[in-house]
Amino acid sequence: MRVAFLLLFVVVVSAADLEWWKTALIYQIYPRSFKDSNGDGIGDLNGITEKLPYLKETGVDAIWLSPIYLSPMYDFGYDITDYREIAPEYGTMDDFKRLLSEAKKLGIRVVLDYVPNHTSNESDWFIRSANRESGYEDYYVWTDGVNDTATGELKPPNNWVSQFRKSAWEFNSARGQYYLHQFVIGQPDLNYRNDKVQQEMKDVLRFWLDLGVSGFRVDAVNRLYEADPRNYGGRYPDEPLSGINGTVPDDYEYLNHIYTQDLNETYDVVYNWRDVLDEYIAIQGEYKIMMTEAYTDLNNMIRYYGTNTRNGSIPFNFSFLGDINSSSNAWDIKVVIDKWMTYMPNGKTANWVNGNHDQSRLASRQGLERVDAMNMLALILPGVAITYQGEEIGMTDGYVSWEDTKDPQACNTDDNINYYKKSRDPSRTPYHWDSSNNAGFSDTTGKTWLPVAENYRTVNLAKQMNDPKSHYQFYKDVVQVRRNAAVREGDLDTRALSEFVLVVTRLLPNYPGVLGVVNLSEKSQELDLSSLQLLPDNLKVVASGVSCTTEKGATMKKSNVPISGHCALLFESNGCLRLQPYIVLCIFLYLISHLI
Ligand SMILES: *[C@@H]1O[C@H](CO)[C@@H](O)[C@H](O)[C@H]1NC(C)=O
Ligand SMILES: *[C@@H]1O[C@H](CO)[C@@H](O)[C@H](O)[C@H]1NC(C)=O
Ligand SMILES: *[C@@H]1O[C@H](CO)[C@@H](O)[C@H](O)[C@H]1NC(C)=O
Ligand SMILES: *[C@@H]1O[C@H](CO)[C@@H](O)[C@H](O)[C@H]1NC(C)=O
Ligand SMILES: *[C@@H]1O[C@H](CO)[C@@H](O)[C@H](O)[C@H]1NC(C)=O
Ligand SMILES: *[C@@H]1O[C@H](CO)[C@@H](O)[C@H](O)[C@H]1NC(C)=O
Ligand SMILES: *[C@@H]1O[C@H](CO)[C@@H](O)[C@H](O)[C@H]1NC(C)=O
Ligand SMILES: CC(=O)N[C@H]1CO[C@H](CO)[C@@H](O)[C@@H]1O
Ligand SMILES: CC(=O)N[C@H]1CO[C@H](CO)[C@@H](O)[C@@H]1O
Ligand SMILES: [Ca+2]
Ligand SMILES: [Ca+2]
Repeated sequence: MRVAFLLLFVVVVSAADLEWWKTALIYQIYPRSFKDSNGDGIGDLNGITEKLPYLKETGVDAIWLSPIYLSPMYDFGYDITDYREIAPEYGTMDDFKRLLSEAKKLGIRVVLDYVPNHTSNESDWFIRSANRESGYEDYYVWTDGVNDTATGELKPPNNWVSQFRKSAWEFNSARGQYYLHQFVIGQPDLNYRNDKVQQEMKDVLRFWLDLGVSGFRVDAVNRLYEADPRNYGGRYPDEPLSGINGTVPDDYEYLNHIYTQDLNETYDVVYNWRDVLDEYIAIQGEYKIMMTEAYTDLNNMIRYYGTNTRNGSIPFNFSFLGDINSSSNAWDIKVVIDKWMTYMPNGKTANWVNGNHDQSRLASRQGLERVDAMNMLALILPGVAITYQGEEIGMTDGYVSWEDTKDPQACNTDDNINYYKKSRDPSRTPYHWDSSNNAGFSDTTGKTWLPVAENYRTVNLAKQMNDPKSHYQFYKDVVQVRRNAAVREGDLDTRALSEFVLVVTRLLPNYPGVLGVVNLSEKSQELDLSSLQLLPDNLKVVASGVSCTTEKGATMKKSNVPISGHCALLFESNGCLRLQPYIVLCIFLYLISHLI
């Protein structure tokens, strides 16, 4: 009997380790701006370790760290010199191992950023390749320039433009050829048509998996391949013009990127990486997550999920970023949610992303009054939820002057008036821990790497922790409810009851249902939810946003739900679906879910 119980226990535990990712709440940390432990004005690994208890208390399942590797920081870590070394300004390998083991103790998994499209131009591979060292000649995308017959000058091989403006080709005098960089000059693109490169990059995955990380977020994956010159008479073909009004040849948007994005070869590489990760599921008894970043259209996005014969990844859905704004109404938001759920292949895992280090912060982009609503939606929809650091407290973009600007995407505009339209620095300013000097981010007496946003005295974590009516408390309450079986496994129903009212229900037989209601306008109203037939009659408020007048703990009938302007309310049903045959189990589970 005891053995049987033990066996059952083992089965339950290992099932949890294999399923954890399907409903994971993943918190994105931008290490440079999270917490500085040694007063140099730059966030670091020990700073993250110090704050792990906070993340535990908040209820996150995993942290995803933006790149922590050795890098000259032309693109703040997305230009990697050595995939197996830690940037000294962030700490040492021992610091990383300590972070990992402390996180493990707290039950927080660690996911790393994997940047496969390019290395830094300071990488050993690149230097060897530039020198045509045997074995390394074809590690990067090299080609000859063209002679301008009019001027006699050597020009880049074609019209391709970098994401960060200007030619995507840079001449290397050691080699006498141009190399491709889809991002900054210091980020030469690796050549995925070289099997050795493919092998090297798999070994990088193994290196970190051996240390015990729980998976990877894959950067810029749709840029892995460019058109094969063998199919175009030995040349890289020019890209056609996009025809977008107001763009100039130096702008990325000037071209239609048919030869540098979303090539069909990309997907097999992703499936091959997935196979490497799958090897470790058996070895380490834990599922290893892979999430791919690709700003691309639906059809391409879906292919990342895998095929009938190959396992794939979870493609990041940026539709909350790209397709919803501060004037989107309830209908618009419903359409965006339903679109993803409709096209996602059956049995796959969805994901919801409200922000990252490349975009204006949620509170600035969507408006402060929508922070609770958008956080709640990401947390109660099916699948993986990603929170970018600061979203849980409604941090807004910081002001960064031209003089203080660090982002290459902004510096490359060469425009001290309009640079801010391109700058990603405002969403990278340091985290607001409290109202002390530098928002508690750093005790440096000099400058922090980016200035702290001015509103930190009013918007900070310490203040919100002490305030029962705050974005943070609401977020935390919703995270608690996220653990309910109905949110993990229940059916999804989204309804726009009017232009301004969005209702999301998650219902699972024999368990309390969960209902999120959002009022996007500023006026209050009473709502009749009787049309939601499956929803039990009695509702209890389990999380109440900062604009709500109905408080946590209030109970009401579904026929009469008061909801004030800009309010996001989360309910649990007092009672289960299909009561009769399961009433005992249901009440038991309900009590359990409320007692622990
Ligand atoms: C370009 O001109 C240089 C010298 O003028 C010459 O050596 C080279 O072969 C030319 N390259 C091509 C591709 O015509
Ligand atoms: C790398 O590129 C940067 C420009 O982004 C340049 O300043 C630097 O000298 C290059 N370093 C090497 C080793 O080529
Ligand atoms: C492009 O912009 C110019 C100036 O802003 C405007 O006159 C023209 O109508 C626009 N063309 C199109 C096709 O939108
Ligand atoms: C890429 O793959 C898609 C889907 O399999 C196919 O329809 C398309 O023709 C392929 N494109 C090229 C250029 O081979
Ligand atoms: C896909 O991954 C699962 C584990 O999550 C494994 O059982 C299965 O064999 C894999 N399928 C393929 C085709 O590799
Ligand atoms: C905001 O998003 C809605 C759809 O959600 C769209 O109709 C509208 O044009 C967008 N507004 C702006 C300013 O982008
Ligand atoms: C939403 O809030 C607005 C503004 O306060 C109010 O006019 C409207 O009646 C509310 N809607 C509902 C359904 O409560
Ligand atoms: C969201 C994200 O990770 N964006 C990154 C995409 O890749 C480029 C180049 O590596 C980075 O600059 C972005 O920050
Ligand atoms: C399927 C889907 O929603 N794709 C969206 C992903 O994000 C990009 C950029 O934000 C949107 O343009 C796509 O529509
Ligand atoms: Ca530091
Ligand atoms: Ca590439």
